[in-house]
Amino acid sequence: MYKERIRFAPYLDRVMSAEEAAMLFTDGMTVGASGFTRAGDPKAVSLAIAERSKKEPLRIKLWTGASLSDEIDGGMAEAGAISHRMPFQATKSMRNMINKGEILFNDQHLSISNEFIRNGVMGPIDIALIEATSITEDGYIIPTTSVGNSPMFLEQAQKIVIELNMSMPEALEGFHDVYLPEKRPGRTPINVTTPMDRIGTPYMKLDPNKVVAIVVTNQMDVPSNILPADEETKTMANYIINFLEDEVNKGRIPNSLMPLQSGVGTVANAVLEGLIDSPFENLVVASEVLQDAVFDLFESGKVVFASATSFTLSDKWLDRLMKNIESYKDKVILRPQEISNHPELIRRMGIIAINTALEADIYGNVNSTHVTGTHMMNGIGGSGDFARNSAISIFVTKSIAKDGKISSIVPMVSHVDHTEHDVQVLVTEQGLADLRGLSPRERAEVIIDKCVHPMYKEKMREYFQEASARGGHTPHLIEKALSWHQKLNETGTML
Ligand code: 0RQ
Repeated sequence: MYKERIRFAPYLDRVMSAEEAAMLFTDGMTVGASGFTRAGDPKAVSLAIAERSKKEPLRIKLWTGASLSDEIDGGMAEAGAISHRMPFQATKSMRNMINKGEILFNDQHLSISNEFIRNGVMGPIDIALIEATSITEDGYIIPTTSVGNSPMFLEQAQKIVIELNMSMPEALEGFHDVYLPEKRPGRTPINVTTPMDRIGTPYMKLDPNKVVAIVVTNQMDVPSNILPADEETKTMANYIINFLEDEVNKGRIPNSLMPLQSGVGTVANAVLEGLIDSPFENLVVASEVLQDAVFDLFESGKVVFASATSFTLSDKWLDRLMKNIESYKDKVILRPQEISNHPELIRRMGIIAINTALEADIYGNVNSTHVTGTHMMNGIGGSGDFARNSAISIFVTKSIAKDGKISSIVPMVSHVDHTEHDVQVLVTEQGLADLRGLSPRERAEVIIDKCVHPMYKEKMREYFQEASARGGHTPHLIEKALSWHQKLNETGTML
């Protein structure tokens, strides 16, 4: 069966087991692997590398598109197989090792990795380890459920190991649009003006002489574990719908809105799902990840087209989509993340970006990554690519976390991913703060009024009044600005 999917005969004698392929990796190597938010990750060789590193010194620098599944990122981390990780992860055990300093993590804007790799900023890639649906007559790769950084890894790596995944439907061929910008200087404009535009190839090019192993696998992606919408996320979705309706009524955007981006995770998915009950029609999505909500919106007829760099789906949708993939062929494009997240295209298309904050402060600065300023959660991912360049940049967060022990709105964020300049609208289940055009003092008034939980409102007003009395363009009590976090660390609650 697999021979039919390898349409380039010279590869046939390079087929081997995952264990044999794992022997090609040596201690200290840099590996560029496919995979973006657990979609399209190499499933067999990575685990075989993990097994080897339990028995012998073998630690690699692992670069990917974004997070791999818990089984792979977690399995490799726990086996001690990873010394460095870039640019995004979302696995508990890996996160713990990063926070202990045992894995050195480079948290990077997801659109930028390719530029660094192209320019050799981070050093060479020894092996590209890439999952494939099929191999073309020229030896090129048809990707699986994500594109990510794989085209660049293939271009730059000295050797290539391919995992041919037989569980991926062959009909995935034709979904991808692979295009890489030229090296600078002299780069030409990226000719995408709508999410529907195709400018590249349906395959990822490579030099067949670099291919040293092909491993045949048969395991579908691990489904995501996002939680269903709850009352609070539904409330946030309603605030956003009302806000967007108002933008439509004021003639700023059409009733089909602008292309939509939504971040990873439970909150972002639930908020997008809320659009099912909205008055908007003919929506298009230009995101990096397509979560369940996008396919619910397709089914309800609200969304007519979506482009991204990966599918990241729960049980509910993964199986269903793979069985009916053909029916989405004219509705979905998967691109390299350098393109899905490209600032040039985000600004040109006027994307409405909805991303999630861990915490935000009274002036609108957002922390999406560091718990109490020090401990990495997942990474900035693509949120910065979109927030900085979008037409409307919305951040959502529940106003409290951990049963109210934490206020997600704080006097000063303990780490900044998105500055006040990149955060236009802040939404909690308490309300929506439209920060556009406001000065810092005005922003603080509206954020305290609309977004802070009643448990913390009075305390926050006191902070702001005392700080304002002391003066400044962005008033703060420097000695108290992080006192809420300090209290949390010392007593387990900000209350
Ligand atoms: O803890 O896991 O122990 O229950 O953080 O929070 O509310 O479930 O939200 O799943 O949507 O994740 C920002 C992490 C939110 C995610 C973040 C605790 C809370 C819970 C998760 P538990 P929720 P979500 C494009 C966009 C950055 C990357 C990005 C993220 C856990 O959205 O990683 O946006 N974003 N990429 O209890 C301490 C606080 C907290 C807190 C919540 N203030 N302090 N803990 N929590 N607020 C996609 C890609 O880039 C690939």
